[in-house]
Amino acid sequence: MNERLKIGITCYPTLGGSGVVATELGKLLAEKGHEVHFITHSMPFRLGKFDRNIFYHEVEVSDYYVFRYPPYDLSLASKLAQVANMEQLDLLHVHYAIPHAVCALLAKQMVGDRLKVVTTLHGTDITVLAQDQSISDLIRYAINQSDAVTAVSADLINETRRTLAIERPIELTYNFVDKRIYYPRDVSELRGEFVAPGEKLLMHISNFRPVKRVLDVVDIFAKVNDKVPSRLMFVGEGPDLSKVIHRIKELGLADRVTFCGKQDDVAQIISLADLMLLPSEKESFGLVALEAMACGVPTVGSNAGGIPELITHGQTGYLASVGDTETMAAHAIRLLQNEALYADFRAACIDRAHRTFCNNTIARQYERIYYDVLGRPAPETESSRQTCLR
Ligand code: GMT
Repeated sequence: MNERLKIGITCYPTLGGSGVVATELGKLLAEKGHEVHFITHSMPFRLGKFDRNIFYHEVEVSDYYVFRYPPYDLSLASKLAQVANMEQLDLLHVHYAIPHAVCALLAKQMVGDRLKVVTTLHGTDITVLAQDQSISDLIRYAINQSDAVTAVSADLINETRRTLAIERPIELTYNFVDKRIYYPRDVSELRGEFVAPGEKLLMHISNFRPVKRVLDVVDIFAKVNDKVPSRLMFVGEGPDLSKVIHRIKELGLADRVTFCGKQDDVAQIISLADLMLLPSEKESFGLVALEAMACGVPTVGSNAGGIPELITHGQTGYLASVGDTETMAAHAIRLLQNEALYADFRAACIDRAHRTFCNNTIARQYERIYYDVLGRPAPETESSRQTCLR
């Protein structure tokens, strides 16, 4: 085992890909023998079973009556410093610049320079929040003052440099999948409950925010269903859900669409699908497309942000310009109508996901960053030689 590190992790624990990535990374680091302390406002939703290397510290916010807005950020900073002192943490790895990186820097001021801060940028902290001039200086400050900064795609690194005129090094650390969880599952029996023989199942998983362009999903599905008898399954909930329901009724497609709401066992559900749809306006990475890829399900979507770094157009999916649902539907139809082509895509998906986005490889990259900021040599061990190739 590597020299055991004591790592504090802060993320948005109850929603979004960044919370999933932070939680899965923490679990993996704990599995490698490190001591991991989650410091968040709620229990991370994918934390799962008890592990003796994982600890959870809840941030409680004061609701003292003089506060018009309960000061969550100060409570978090204070808790980070408290846990760092109490548990002698080596570093804080915070996911998302606002407010987590800022809070971690405040905690570092309180604890002393021995506590290192690693910040991972996930996307909307730059592509949405950093556009707002009222907080862009604060985000720039947090990025510049962190001991190390990582981002989940090359596109996000470029966007960060462009938007905030950042010159410091930012390391590319792609999101990852655990192939023990994300692999093509045998779900033939369950699939029969959703699709008739000969039909295809298209799927979309998101938080239904405007950036996901969920009405494009409906549009693509309607076009595909005209040529290839299909069903559509939505997983997740969010602000644009009612628009989707309305549009589906308008198109008379209600009996072909299933809404599953929020679900935990995403790997099982994805395995039901023939195609994942991800036509987002912005997407710094697109974790769901990676999860689908690992389960052997190609994605058709937009070429926004970091999606092309993940989906190889013409090999593991098809991409088109944002809003071009005509082309996306044409790609989907071609793929679903050609069994041999589909089999090639499926094999390429599994191979690429498990090889390029292997959890062990990415966790080792994070470990190396941790040892670097602590000024300690990264030990060469059995686990660091572990290969992801099958
Ligand atoms: O996409 C979201 O709505 C949630 C957001 C988040 O903060 O969790 O996702 C961002 O981080 C994910 C994990 O790194 C990425 O896979 C998503 O692409 C990114 N979302 C956007 O850039 C819109």
